[in-house]
Amino acid sequence: MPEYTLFCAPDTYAMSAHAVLEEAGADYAVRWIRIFDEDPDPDFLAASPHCRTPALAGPEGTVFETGAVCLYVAERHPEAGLVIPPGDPRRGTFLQWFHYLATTLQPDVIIQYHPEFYHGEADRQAALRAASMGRLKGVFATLDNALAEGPYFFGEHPTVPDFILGMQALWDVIFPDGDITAYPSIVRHREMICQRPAVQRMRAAHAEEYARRQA
Ligand SMILES: N[C@@H](CCC(=O)N[C@@H](CS)C(=O)NCC(=O)O)C(=O)O
Repeated sequence: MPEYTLFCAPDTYAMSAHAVLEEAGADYAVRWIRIFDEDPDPDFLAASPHCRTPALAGPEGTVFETGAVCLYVAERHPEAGLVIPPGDPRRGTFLQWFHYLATTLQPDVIIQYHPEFYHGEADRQAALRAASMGRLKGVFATLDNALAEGPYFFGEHPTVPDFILGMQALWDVIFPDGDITAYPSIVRHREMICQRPAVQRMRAAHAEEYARRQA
């Protein structure tokens, strides 16, 4: 039996966790689930109380939240070098970007997809999306600046925040006018991370599952 089971839906935040599992060389299986399902997979519900992907079942129990799953796996596989560890002078910066992606970037990304979570009326939803996009512009400018030296947050080798940002950057709709090119360092970052064999394997699996659902 594999060491981990990843509860996963195609083209979601689960891509980051999936990429980290691949990059770490972990022994895992994917359990494909459907989000917004009125009758959720009971194992998924047990692992993820809001039925959001990703969630992980591992040898020590379950973990949900993208950042937590990614960091948990990365710390259990230190040989992959996906974490800036305590004691390293770059640790504070690592924690900064890790939490920035979860608490500053992600809420506005979710608003771009699901303003209806926050307002029932269409005109209010449009206003919310527009205001949120204004905030995203500042966030992307900050990230673009952080990646100027790059290509990754910490130079030539990607760490957990790179997988969390890189997989969200695949969603053009989160950029102003759907155009990532205003942020050249994020463009380069996305290109670099998408060239990694681990990310290519993950994306192929998601594309296959996506196609299966369309058939
Ligand atoms: N904060 C959560 C958000 C995850 C999330 O919103 N996942 C989406 C897919 S991208 C989902 O499962 N949505 C279903 C729902 O909100 O019910 C995390 O980072 O894991």
